[in-house]
Amino acid sequence: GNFQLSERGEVLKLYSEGEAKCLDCLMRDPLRPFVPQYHGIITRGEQRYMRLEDLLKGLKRPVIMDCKMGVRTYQEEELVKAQIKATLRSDMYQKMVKIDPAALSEEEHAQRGVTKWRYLQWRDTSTSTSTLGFRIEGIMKAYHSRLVALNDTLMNSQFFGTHEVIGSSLLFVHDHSSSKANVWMIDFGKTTPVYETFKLRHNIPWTEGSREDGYLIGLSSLITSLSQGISM
Ligand code: 4IP
Ligand code: MN
Repeated sequence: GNFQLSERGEVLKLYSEGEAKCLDCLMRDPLRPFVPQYHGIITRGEQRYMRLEDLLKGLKRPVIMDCKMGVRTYQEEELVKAQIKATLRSDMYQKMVKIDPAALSEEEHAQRGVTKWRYLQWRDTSTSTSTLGFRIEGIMKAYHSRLVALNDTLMNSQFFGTHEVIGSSLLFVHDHSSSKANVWMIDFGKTTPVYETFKLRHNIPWTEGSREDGYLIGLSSLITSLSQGISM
């Protein structure tokens, strides 16, 4: 898979240039206390990995929840690729057929394939992603004050103001034995910088070309949902 455990209680995640750049920036940003600590690159055999803090270290019975943030989970280039030269994915077609065959057009059934953009957009619109700006990929157990603190820190972060954050998650970690709980921002593989003069607001809907991700729409839905008690 994409991960390995190292001897020093670190997690090794398969290297990607974009994500490593994000992690480098984040170590010098006010968001640093909200992300796994990054210790640089290591080579194991043929593969390069990023050395990341193990967020579950020391926890005996951890319960985790992964919330994928934002009103879309595909990058704008995915839409452009689908329009210019459509590569059909039969694995993604199969996943759609299993869940909702009626969502597919006659043409898509005949091709037995869909573009990655089509699949990801269907996932976004058939879950709370496009309406609430987040979806739960793991399980529920969460911490209001940490989310409010994160929201305030995002407002003051140079990194956040200048990056389009796509497909990133909030990881909720709760340990039954110690009653410790925390929330972390993870997964920056599809987080990309915007031009320096240009700032993203993160709290308005996306239109093509705007690069907006709706991250703060998701965070405020999440904070409201948790304070009201939500079932999903
Ligand atoms: C997955 O769909 C996720 O969207 C992955 O995104 C994406 O990886 C996969 O694309 C796609 O199949 P499901 O979760 O519905 O299975 P993420 O890594 O953000 O979870 P990418 O490559 O976009 O990171 P492929 O092309 O890797 O299969
Ligand atoms: Mn990914």
